[in-house]
Amino acid sequence: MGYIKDHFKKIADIQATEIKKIIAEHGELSLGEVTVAQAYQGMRGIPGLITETSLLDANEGIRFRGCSIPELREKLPHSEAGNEPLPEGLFYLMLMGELPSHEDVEHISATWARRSHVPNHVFDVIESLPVGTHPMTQFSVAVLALQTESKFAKAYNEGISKKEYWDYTFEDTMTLIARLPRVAAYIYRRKYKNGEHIQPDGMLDWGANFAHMLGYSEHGFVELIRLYLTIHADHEGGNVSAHATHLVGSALSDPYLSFAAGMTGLAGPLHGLANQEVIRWIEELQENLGTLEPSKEQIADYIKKTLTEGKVVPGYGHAVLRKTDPRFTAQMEFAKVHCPNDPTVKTVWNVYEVAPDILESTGKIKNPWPNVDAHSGALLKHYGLIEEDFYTVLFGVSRALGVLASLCWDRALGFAIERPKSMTTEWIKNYIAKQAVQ
Ligand code: CMX
Repeated sequence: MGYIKDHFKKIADIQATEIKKIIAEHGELSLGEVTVAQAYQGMRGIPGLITETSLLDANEGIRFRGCSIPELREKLPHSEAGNEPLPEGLFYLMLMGELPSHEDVEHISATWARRSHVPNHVFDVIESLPVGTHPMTQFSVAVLALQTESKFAKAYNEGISKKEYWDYTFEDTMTLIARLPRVAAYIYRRKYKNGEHIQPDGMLDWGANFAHMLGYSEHGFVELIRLYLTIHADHEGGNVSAHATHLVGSALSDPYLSFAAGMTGLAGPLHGLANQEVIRWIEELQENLGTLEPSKEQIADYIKKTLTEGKVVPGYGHAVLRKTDPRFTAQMEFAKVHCPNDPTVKTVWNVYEVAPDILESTGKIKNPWPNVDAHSGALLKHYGLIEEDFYTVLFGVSRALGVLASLCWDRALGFAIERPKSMTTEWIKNYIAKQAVQ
């Protein structure tokens, strides 16, 4: 793996020493209180995790090692013919905490291309599932099937020192990321293209090769995939896919097992599956009204109908964000350049004009603004990738970059097995009673 791994180890050792000092000197410092409501309502806002790769601000959105999405688009290396960042560069940034050079990005691209061979038994496992199986189920199963390749599991089984955990985690991370596009594209071509598979092209960058294996070579689509794989990669540590990967990894389950846990979480409709739900919701809206470009009034009525039926408006709301998601804005900017007249894209923009006021008026939805999932489907559809139940797999391939970079840090910093305290409602009632007496 060469200089990138050595460089990571050097940076991680410095950080580990700093953390030891922080814990020794400030270990007793309180980071905040936990309320009864937080314990019952999804632990929202409880500061209890360390994730080095990115940090989310409720109003500003995500920053990857200090870089906002517009900064990523400006500063990360891109391909010769393109303007969008290469996701390999974001991986480097999240791992090292510093911007990569073109050579760093090329080195990672070449490493992933070299390691991308997927063993046959993984395809056999996919083939053993009914072809109609949801692509996220096929993807999660395939990640588990890849686990036979885990260097971490093998080394642990043979007996290694704690000091070596990071090394095997790093190796597994690089191999797993290298193989995911091939696995995802295989699932896509199996389910939607009569099993007519496309062999990888080792000369292409990670994103372009993925687009190629999916069967889309148009320049705009390749650029979209690079952008998509970059902006979906990480959203600090508390979201379901990141937290699940981190939690399972804390038991020293290897990166394959940990990432599979993250993917089964991403497959939930309140998390990553929302990208599928958004496009279904828009298509239903278009179908019900018999027009590809419903008016804002018609959209407003449809949103109200959705709410009256007790359903969520997919693509809107967020557990942390309180403004328009900059990942939505980045996609909107992309669409303004590449496909401003696409009817579904225009409908996404019209929903954006009317939905926030209506959601706000309910008085209970804390964030009436769009999240990343509100826009992505319309862009994919524009380029012909219309099979919406595959969309979350694309999200998953991207999410690997963030959660696996984080896992490398978890092991390099020697983080402990995660084990927060839970209570029963009986315990809460007794606690409340005791407080009342005091
Ligand atoms: N449509 C309708 N109701 C919504 C809503 C939406 N888009 N967003 C929140 N609400 C409702 C919640 O369901 C909750 O209702 P109850 O009190 O009846 O349970 C109430 O408003 C308060 O919720 P909140 O505190 O504003 O939001 P949460 O932190 O609980 O949930 C999220 C956040 C994302 C799950 C929620 O906004 C949602 O369901 N959005 C739609 C699904 C979606 O787009 N998910 C993708 C998120 C991004 C990602 O992870 O990929």
